[in-house]
Amino acid sequence: METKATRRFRFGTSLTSEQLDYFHEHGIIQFSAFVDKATVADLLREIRATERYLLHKRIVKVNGIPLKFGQDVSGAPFIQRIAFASHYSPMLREFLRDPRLAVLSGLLGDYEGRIGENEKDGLVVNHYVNTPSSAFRQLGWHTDSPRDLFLGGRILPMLNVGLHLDDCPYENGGLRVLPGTHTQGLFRLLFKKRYFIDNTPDKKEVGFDIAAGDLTVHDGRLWHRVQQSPFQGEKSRRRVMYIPIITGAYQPKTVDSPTPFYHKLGQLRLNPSGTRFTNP
Ligand SMILES: O=C(O)CCC(=O)C(=O)O
Ligand SMILES: [Fe+2]
Repeated sequence: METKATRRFRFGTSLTSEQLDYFHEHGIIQFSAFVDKATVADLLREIRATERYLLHKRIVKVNGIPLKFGQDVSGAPFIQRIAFASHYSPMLREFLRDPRLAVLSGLLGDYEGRIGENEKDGLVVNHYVNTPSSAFRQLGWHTDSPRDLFLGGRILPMLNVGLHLDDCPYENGGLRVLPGTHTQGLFRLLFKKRYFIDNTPDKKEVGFDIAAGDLTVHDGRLWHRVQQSPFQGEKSRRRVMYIPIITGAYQPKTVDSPTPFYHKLGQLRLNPSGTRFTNP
């Protein structure tokens, strides 16, 4: 792969052998226009409604997972990471039932995958923007897998499916990955980089030209990060929904679920200056 991935696929009704080979080699695949622009607009409207509801109800944590608050370009409070978003929206819940998402679990090979609506962090909505009081502009290097270890389990195959809701050309930052690292051993998975703390670009990293409506699927073991946008304000806005496709025993979260350790780490990491963002 080059510095900027140029290969994009079209999603049909099933995965082609070319798509499967590409994914197995690189640990990530991009599908252009998985949903059309009207659907993107509908999803964004629904996410805003969900966000307003959560703010109004002063909900700060869902099933043990803290929501991440910041201030938008206008200065208004907003939520920069929503967990279990579909629990508050019939439309988002319906979206998770799209049979095409189930087809993607074919990327797991012999493993039986399922949409993790009630597990891990559920349907996640990330909202990045550069403003002086934004709490979320970038995300350091990590894989999505050791969360299983923190949760007391072993690492099982999983996919993270990202539905991108803003255009994000390579030059605007966004997702960066180290292709092929999904097949590394456990040692590299744990120690290749310092989890979430390291934001340094890697000479082998690859980025993407993303259009709103595109879908990326990455293997949970792939090293990846989010590069901060060089722009400020509106032009830096990047919203993406993540749907986990998981394997193994069903482990639903409930209101009584404890906050996992890595989320406490996350709080420290995202506010290195010691700035505290008060939950509305
Ligand atoms: O925002 C993204 O594209 C990546 C987010 C991510 O890696 C995560 O939430 O684990
Ligand atoms: Fe991730």
